[in-house]
Amino acid sequence: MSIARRTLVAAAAALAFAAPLAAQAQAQAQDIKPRLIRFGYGLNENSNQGRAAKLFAEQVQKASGNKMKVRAIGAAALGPDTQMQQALIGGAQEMMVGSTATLVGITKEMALWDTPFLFNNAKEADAVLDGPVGQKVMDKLQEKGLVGLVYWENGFRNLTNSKRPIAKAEDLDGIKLRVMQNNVYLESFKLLGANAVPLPFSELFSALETHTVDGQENPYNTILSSKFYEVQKYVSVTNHVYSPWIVLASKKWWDGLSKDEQKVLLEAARASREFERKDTREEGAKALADLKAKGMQVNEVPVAEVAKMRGKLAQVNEGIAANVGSDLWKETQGALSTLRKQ
Ligand code: TK8
Repeated sequence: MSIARRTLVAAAAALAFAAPLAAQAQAQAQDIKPRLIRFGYGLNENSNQGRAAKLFAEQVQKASGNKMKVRAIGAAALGPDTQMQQALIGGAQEMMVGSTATLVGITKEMALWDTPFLFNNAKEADAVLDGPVGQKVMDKLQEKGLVGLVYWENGFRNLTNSKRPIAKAEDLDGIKLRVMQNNVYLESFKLLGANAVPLPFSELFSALETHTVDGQENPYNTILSSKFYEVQKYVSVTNHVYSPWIVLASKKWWDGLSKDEQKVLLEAARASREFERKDTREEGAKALADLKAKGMQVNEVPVAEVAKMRGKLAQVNEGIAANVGSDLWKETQGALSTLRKQ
């Protein structure tokens, strides 16, 4: 090769290296492109979950002076809860909100929140979730590649189905009931006599519509926002469990943020929690009347029958205590009895 030709080859090689470097330097210099955060969730935009996700996005954008931009993506467009959790762990998605119940396969301590009839009211739920027990359970996520920011309210769950009013456990006999992908729910509803089938939420409406399943259980808000009244006739009031949602970040991604960025996200998450709980409770208070107006038939399960259901589920509690560890179980019971004495 001639000298001239060799020089040319070397120059071309240098250019090939230099071009991407130059592009990188330019991007850094500009640095005006906001950091994009994909925040996935399962319900519709027009739901308590959607409204709170929107508020979170607005808060982040404002507090970061437009340097961070949250794209809230609903209706499970990024996949159901379990799929998004994996995307967060792998670093392919930044944030999400979903049920704690679908996280149990990753962090077994989350099963604490599946305990039937754990909380008597929302005040107890707030105190325990936002207190040391809630934080302890949340912190367990880190070793699995997730960062828990705050709990939102999904709410007390009630039964709906297309067959008959459920006034006692025996009425569940033979009812094909969709449950979340979670063993406590599966076992609990089997114990109560239902034919329990785990399904992702994103498949639920069509499973109800096509009668693949007869019923499901969710808070009034969700029954309303997901239009389950179009495919379900009966609502039976059991309040069998309080279900939290949890706002999550990918740990892989979170660890690469500056302290300031983390602070913006945490503060926005806390603001979204206050907004979401208030909004959910306001909507929940009217939702039953709205469901009636949509043509659903509502029945209260008598207190004595609820107590019988509770009795049948006692063995579930033992399993949960063993799974989450007896220290955590006892600490939770202790926190609740302190609250109940106040
Ligand atoms: C939404 C779900 C939903 C939950 C369920 O993605 O699956 O029934 O109650 O809120 O997490």
